[in-house]
Amino acid sequence: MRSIKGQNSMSLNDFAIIESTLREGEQFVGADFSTDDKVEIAYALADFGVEYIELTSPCASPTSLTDCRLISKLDITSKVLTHIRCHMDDAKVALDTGVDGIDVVIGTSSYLRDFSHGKSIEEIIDIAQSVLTYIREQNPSIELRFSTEDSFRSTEDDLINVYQAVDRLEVVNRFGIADTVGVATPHSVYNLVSTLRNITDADIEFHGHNDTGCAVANSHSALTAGATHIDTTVLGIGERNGITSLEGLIARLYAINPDYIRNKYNLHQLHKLNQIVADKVEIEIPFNHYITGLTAFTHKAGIHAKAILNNPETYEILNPNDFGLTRYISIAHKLTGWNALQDRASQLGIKINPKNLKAVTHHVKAMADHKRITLSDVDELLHQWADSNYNLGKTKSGSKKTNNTNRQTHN
Ligand code: HCA
Ligand code: CU
Repeated sequence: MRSIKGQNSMSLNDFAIIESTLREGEQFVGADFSTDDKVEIAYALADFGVEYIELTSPCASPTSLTDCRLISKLDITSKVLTHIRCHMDDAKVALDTGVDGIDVVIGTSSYLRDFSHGKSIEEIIDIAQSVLTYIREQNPSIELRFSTEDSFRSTEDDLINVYQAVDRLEVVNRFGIADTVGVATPHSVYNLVSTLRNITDADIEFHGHNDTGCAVANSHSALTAGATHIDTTVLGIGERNGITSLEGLIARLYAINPDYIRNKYNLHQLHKLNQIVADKVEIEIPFNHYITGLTAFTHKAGIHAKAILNNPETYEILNPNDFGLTRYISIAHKLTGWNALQDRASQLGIKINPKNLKAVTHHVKAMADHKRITLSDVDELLHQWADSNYNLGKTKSGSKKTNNTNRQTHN
């Protein structure tokens, strides 16, 4: 029944992304996607090359149902999934949408059993058996996933009971583990995925929230323990502060095997994809976001700038060119260095002799100690200290230094 077997520790070099911007991402407070928005995002995700696109439950609203049908019919390479509660009514509607796969979820922690759906573990197993078997009977080829919500606040015994009971049915392709509240650590994720890996040879999906900042690291840890699928959203949007961001996961895995990631995904599309989603949910791409944030490839201190100019790998684990982006060396500040100013002078087509280069560097630093300076301030100084100006200055006033000191007084 299973189309894909688990990959064990091969996962880092053989995994799939379940991109949930159109499901978990729709649960972000700023998201209110129209049908056109969803179609545009689905195309952009497919252009980037994600393996799966997960959609909001067709039971959520009338348009969620029609959008599910519509997006399932798009001519895209990504498989389309929808996400439902472990409920027969939801299963019937989902089966009728034409999706490639159905992600079924039910809460197993005492919080959700007592305060959400109110079912015992035995009842959960019963309902999972009937819903999952029904889906499989109705559609032998649909990709079927079963996940426990709030896995990390469920007891291990309960989880094992539920997963084993479902595994015995041999109807699901994939099991999911969800860190619903962002409580997990790389260590606890590794342990739980390893436990599940020993129970089943089905694929394993990890879904991790970022409340405590571990989502990317947890996803990486899941892969090292044998998970095969990771849930992401663009910019990490989702409930509260969201889940593993697509960009964070890509950055993490690129750092391990750049060639694999370069070949697997259309990395040049990432920034455009981020901008599309950021615009629709009315946020800026955070300045420090992985890969696409404004400062992701900006270098500042003189020592860094010097080394970067000699060899970018000294301070970059990610090559901006692979993402269609460029690095930026910030030079207008007190931490600047003469190597960076030399480079800027070359960009401007200016020649400055070594002695003056050191002198103008001192001048920039001294000036920046007193006020906020800009690149045009630096450019102006470089022009003033250029060899040709230097000669001119000499004939006029006899000394460039005098010229420069005068300027400093003006400032
Ligand atoms: C939700 C909860 C969920 C489900 C994850 C999953 C979570 O339905 O909003 O199906 O794997 O974080 O537990 O997103
Ligand atoms: Cu979630």
